[in-house]
Amino acid sequence: MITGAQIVCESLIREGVEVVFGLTGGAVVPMYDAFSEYPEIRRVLVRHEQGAAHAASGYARTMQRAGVCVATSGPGATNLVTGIADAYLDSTPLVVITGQVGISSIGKDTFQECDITGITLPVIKHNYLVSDVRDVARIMKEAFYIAQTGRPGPVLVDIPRDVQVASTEFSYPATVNLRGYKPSHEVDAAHIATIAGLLNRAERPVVIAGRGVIISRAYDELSELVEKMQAPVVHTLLGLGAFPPQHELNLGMFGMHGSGYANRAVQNADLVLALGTRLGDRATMSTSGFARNAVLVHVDIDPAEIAKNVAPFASMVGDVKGVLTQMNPLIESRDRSEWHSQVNRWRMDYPLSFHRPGSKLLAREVIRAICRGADEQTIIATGVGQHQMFAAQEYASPRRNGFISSGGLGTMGFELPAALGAQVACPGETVWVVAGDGSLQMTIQELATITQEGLPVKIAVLNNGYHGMVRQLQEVYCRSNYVDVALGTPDFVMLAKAYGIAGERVEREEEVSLALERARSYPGAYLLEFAVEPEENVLPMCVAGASLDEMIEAPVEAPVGQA
Ligand SMILES: Cc1ncc(C[n+]2csc(CCOP(=O)(O)OP(=O)(O)O)c2C)c(N)n1
Repeated sequence: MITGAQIVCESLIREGVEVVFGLTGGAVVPMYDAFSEYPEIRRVLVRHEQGAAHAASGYARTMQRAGVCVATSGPGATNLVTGIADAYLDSTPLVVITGQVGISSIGKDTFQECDITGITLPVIKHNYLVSDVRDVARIMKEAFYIAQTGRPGPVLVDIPRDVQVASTEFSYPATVNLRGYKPSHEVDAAHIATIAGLLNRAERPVVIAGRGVIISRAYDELSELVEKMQAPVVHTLLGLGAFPPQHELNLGMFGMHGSGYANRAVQNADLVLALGTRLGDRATMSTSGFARNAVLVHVDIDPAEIAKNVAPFASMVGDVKGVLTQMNPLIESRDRSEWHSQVNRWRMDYPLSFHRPGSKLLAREVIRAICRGADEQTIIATGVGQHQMFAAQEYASPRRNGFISSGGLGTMGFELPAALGAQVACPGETVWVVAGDGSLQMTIQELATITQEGLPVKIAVLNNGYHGMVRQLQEVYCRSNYVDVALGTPDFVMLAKAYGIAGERVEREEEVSLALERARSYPGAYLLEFAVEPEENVLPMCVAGASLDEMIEAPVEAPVGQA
């Protein structure tokens, strides 16, 4: 006979879990008591539960298996909600364990009671409120299964305190059989052949790599496909890392802040093959104008995504790797040099260029230097804002799956805890945090966790003194009427020092590369605060309602005046 809390620990071990990110509280005291008996499960004590969820996400995305986080009932659980929603929108597998008040106290507004299963319902793949200790093992097994199969996502297991302390016999189920959840999809061979025929006939094909390529680890299959087709590859924000940036067919990111050449390729293609992407609005912009000259073929594991945003000409529900494994033998190697030359002309004519409104250091310069210095052992985690888009545009890490960013929810404050989780997953690699001065301050308390865990994370804060992305929107849409975007920032180097982290401030272009090198070679965590141009814009930019080929590419001169 063992307790519910011990069953959770035994289940984690059977699922191969090595680390849990969490923060304690009254409703998880029995849980933490049990954790202490299982030293093989590393506990990372974060300073805010949002940090636990993002750290588990950073770990999960890097390890490509479920990350685990733990919080107490009430405020502990509600603090997780942003991280859960973030993981849900970005298809990140999480198993979230929360404590709950005792079963007989539920519904009485008991101290720190809150209905976390109700609250998270719209932003979670599945959740459970456990009412009987005999269900704990089965539910844990199901939680990991649901989180990690099909389209991955977060699953929450809410465990009342009395269930944690009650005892029962333990046996862990070998299999899962859920009547309503059968995530495998057989792909019909005849259908594959029809789609291969479309691909073979295309003159100007483009392949969109979404995060589904990374989740299904279809790297080699994607390379084989596009090399045979001689098709350029564009990425969604979360697809970055699916295809080597140095490859001549790689056009980087397309979309709202995609490059002029990537967006032109999509808009002039006669066939677009979208792999493992939900074709979200930041990627497609105006859906009626999206890829307007192309036959759209959409492959995704989630049937709900097909035709949700853009109606495809043909579609296939399935895992990208499985689909490409079947389809690649049917793809003809073709010479598409004319299309190639056209794409390369766009590359030459519309390069990613600097917007220099003043004489100060540019965020793009710093981020370009970080990205170009990335090797196979470098992971880049970003916050949300201009710095994120610069990093996405400049991303050049040869590491597969080396870009970690909050896409769907666009969660400022994601970067530091996500990087912390990635560094726990990959202790031997260099993890760079590309942070905004606004974004970093949303979860800056996790510097304490980084110090406590001795994690050698490298932090670059692009300090432009603004909520820069919103300032840019106000410049474009509101006649530069800047409202509540100026930040009276702290001294980040002193802040880092207060948390026990070394750092320095960099103001001049000629200091950048040596400072980056000092950070890289420093044995522990290191923070670089870059004092960058306050009013640098991220270009290209597609304004609301526009199509991908209607970009602002030159510096913004006249306000567009569209809301
Ligand atoms: C939690 C959260 N609150 C608000 C926003 C809206 N928002 C998007 S970008 C941004 C500004 C980001 O500023 P900063 O981190 O300094 O980065 P910069 O754009 O200057 O590079 C804001 C406020 C958001 N994405 N997330």
